Amino acid sequence: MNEIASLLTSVRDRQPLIHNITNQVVTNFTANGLLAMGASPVMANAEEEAADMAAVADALVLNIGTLTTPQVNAMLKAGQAANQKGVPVVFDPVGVGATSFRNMVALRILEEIDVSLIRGNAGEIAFLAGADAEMKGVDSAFQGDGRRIAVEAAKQLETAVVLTGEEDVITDGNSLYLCGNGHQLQTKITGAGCLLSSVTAAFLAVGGDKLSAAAAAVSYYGTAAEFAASASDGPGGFQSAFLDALYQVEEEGWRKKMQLKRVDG
Ligand code: ATP
Ligand code: TZP
Ligand code: MG
Ligand code: MG
Repeated sequence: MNEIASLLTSVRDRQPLIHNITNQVVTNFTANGLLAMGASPVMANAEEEAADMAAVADALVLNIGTLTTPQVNAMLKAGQAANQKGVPVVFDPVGVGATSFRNMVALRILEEIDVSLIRGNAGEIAFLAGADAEMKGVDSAFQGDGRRIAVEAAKQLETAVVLTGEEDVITDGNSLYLCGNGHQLQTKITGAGCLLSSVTAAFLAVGGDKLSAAAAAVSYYGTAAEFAASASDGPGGFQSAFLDALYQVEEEGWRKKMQLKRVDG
């Protein structure tokens, strides 16, 4: 697990440029979180410039949290430009399963763009795997077997999948990592999932093996949440302590807290 921890130093050394086309709820938090961890955020939503920005980025994040039709057009153009340049694309299917517009856009993105990794909660991943998805707006109400659903989705969609919750599952449909890091307070602030998708993009931008890079992102992020929770009394303090922890967590402290297990298929 030492190589995994060293990816954090690579992110901080290289400060990858992460182009986010994301929702209006989490835009500011996402930019601050990426800066705190040592990456470089940019938000560019306009159809007229999305492709140009994606082409020079080190990774692209497509997040469908507050979709509009012009934003969908921008996402498709950015995704195509990223694919042409070999820039990794992370897809966060926020709230898929909740409305037919979201469902249609998510399926279109997956059809037209070569997505490197999908990061979602259990309900979102269940929907994409064709299972009974239970969503309460953008939050998961899914109660089934997350490990099975994540593997199923990765196999069907032929991409890496990160399914988050109390236990996080990181899989390419064959091998999987299970991660126990994290804290319940993450479910009490908005954008904890969205920011993780962007943090994962930063690790993919510098990492060789996609699955290890994604596992590193999830464990680093959960460890930061654990440090932050121990320094705060509720969601307000936690949100700012979390940004501080993303900044402060170092390889050595993280290694001691890492709860990551690899299971080979
Ligand atoms: P939702 O909208 O259902 O809250 P989300 O997209 O915000 O989903 P989560 O599944 O909440 O994403 O995951 C975001 C982060 O919160 C991940 O790092 C995950 O490990 C952590 N997390 C979520 N639930 C818990 C929990 N019960 N205990 C510990 N960590 C959790
Ligand atoms: N509504 C549309 S997008 C969004 C809300 C509340 C943010 C969701 O963030 P996350 O990371 O999935 O909790
Ligand atoms: Mg959440
Ligand atoms: Mg989410």
